[in-house]
Amino acid sequence: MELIGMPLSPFVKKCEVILHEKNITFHYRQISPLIDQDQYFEHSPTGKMPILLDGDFALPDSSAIAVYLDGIAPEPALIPADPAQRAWVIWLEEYSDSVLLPLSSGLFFARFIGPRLMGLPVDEDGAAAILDNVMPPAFDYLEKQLSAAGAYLAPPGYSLADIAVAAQICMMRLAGESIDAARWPLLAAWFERVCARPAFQKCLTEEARFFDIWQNTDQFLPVDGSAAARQLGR
Ligand SMILES: N[C@@H](CCC(=O)N[C@@H](CS)C(=O)NCC(=O)O)C(=O)O
Repeated sequence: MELIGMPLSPFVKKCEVILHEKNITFHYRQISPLIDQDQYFEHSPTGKMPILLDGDFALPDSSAIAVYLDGIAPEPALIPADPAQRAWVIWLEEYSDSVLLPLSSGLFFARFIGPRLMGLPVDEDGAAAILDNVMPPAFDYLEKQLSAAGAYLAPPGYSLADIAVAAQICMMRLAGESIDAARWPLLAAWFERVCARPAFQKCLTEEARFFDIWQNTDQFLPVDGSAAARQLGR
């Protein structure tokens, strides 16, 4: 099996964690947005990562990949069988992918992607707006989920919901922010608990290694930053 994607992406990390949780051996084809797009446009009309290759089967989209992996490697189950529990896990994954994404990738764009890949200035006003307006209601909601569900976000236990949400918060942390434990104590403790899992530890080691190369070498830099910006439509 092969995973194509950038180790900093929360969607790629979601799949990477699942592969490790299920002890599936895979080859990791690490790429960067803006310079390696042919590699994923070949397999997806959206041109977005991740892509999973399993023999001749090329599957885009982290949510579809999560369903596939849970089907072919049922242990440990990361999507519950009970209909209500299953639906709730899928809802929290969707909440993470749509509501937390502007928080994590918005911060990372303002502080890293824009300056590093597109020649834009660091956008601290943009980051402050995200921290003031997007983070508090999202973290309040997650805190409420944990106060109802316990150690993990959704019953019956650790699931795709935890993986998807934690993967987004990893990117927020990479952008220099942490969870305020005085304001969101359950969420802060949950994040530590999830990140301590061996599957997450493997991904975080890889994240740090890749981030170092991405920041300090030109290996993943687009040749022309302004052309790259036009490609992203910014
Ligand atoms: N719904 C998709 C979203 C994937 C996505 O947005 N990937 C971003 C990286 S975090 C991407 O490929 N961006 C590159 C681009 O837009 O050119 C999934 O779950 O896989």
